[in-house]
Amino acid sequence: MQMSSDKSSAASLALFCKVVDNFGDIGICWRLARQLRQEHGIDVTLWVDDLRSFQRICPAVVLDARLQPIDGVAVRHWDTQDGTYSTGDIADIVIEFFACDIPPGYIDAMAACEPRPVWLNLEGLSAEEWVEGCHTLPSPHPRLPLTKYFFFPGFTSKTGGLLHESSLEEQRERFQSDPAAMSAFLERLGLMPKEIGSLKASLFCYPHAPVPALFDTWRSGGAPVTCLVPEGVAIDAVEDFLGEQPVPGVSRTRDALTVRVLPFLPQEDYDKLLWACDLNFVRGEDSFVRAQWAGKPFIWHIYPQDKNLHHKKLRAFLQRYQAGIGSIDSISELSLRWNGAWIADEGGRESWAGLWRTFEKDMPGIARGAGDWRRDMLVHGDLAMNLLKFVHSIRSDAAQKKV
Ligand code: TRH
Repeated sequence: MQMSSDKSSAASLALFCKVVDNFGDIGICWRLARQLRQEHGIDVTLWVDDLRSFQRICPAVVLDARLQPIDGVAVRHWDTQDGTYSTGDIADIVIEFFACDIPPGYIDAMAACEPRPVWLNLEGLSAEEWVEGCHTLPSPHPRLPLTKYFFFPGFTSKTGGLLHESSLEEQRERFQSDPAAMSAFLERLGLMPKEIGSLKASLFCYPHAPVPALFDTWRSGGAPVTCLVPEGVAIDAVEDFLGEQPVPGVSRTRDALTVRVLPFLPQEDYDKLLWACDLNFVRGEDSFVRAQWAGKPFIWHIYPQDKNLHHKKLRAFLQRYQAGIGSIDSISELSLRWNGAWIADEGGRESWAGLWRTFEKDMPGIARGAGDWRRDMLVHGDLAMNLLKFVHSIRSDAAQKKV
């Protein structure tokens, strides 16, 4: 979208990211920051409190730099809540990711700006229906003349949509239609020709996933399976299978299953891994969305919440997804079981082996449906674009009120 250069178009943006745990918080913020810079020409500052986690997904990050340019984004180490700021320090758009507390001095300076910056709280992704009612709701500051707006990613046109770079489809298609490029990529990760020719599954999950049950099923299944596990994932189950420490490069075959440990990949390479595999186990939020763009069957391990609140969230997604890909129910069954959300009275197949056999048979149909789902999702526009459109509307309203 080309923004007009009137008073309602914004040139600078500050994105505040607190890493709660793992890699999803910075994974999402980094993607958004880069896209806003590269596709929309916005002057982006990414404030992040944990450079070490950031470095795992983006090796260019220097750990002891307070300010560093990476891919055109100014990356600032957010190491204090103290400090005073002047209005000149404040961006036109201020985004806090997941309601992280931005420095009080920064907020005071925001209130002194004229016009005031547009302030958004970028929320977590959920397929639940309530999201549509909360998306873009304003929340006035209790003390200062500022309003913060909730911005929700989501799966419908009444939400902010999903992160998706404009060149992603082309890159994925180019890669997936070039078997030599895919093989070269997998060889670079250490795979042997036999592994490249087998059914390849990437595995990214939380430690409580029933990985041993899955491994047992694959071991005794008919067709060879190669499971690719980035370092640090499902450590106990992988170590049990390997009989040694799961460090990158280690692999072992038992019966029909080979498990191979990969290094933790830079974010772009992780996308390629999802594109190159026949099946992806993903988790959290960002890898979950990337698996949807990969167009391959995937199983989601949802981030756990107290009182199993995440099971409701999981079912809300599965209901939409299953309908979107053409009502293939083995994906829901396997997903529920993978997440410990399976209720026996719901019927279905009893054993992991039976469930896997059905799922394996359904995989080509799921992959076809995944293409339909991807097209349906892209109709809503991507999150970065939707966010800028919303900002533009807020700034236009404010400018009109001034006239
Ligand atoms: O790592 P996650 O579990 O992250 C999050 C956080 O826990 C967060 O607090 C919570 O809000 C959220 O889940 C729901 O899973 P996620 O979201 O999939 O993020 C992983 C990121 O790491 C993603 O950007 C992909 C990237 N990644 C790589 O770059 N290389 C790899 O090898 C792997 C396995 C992942």
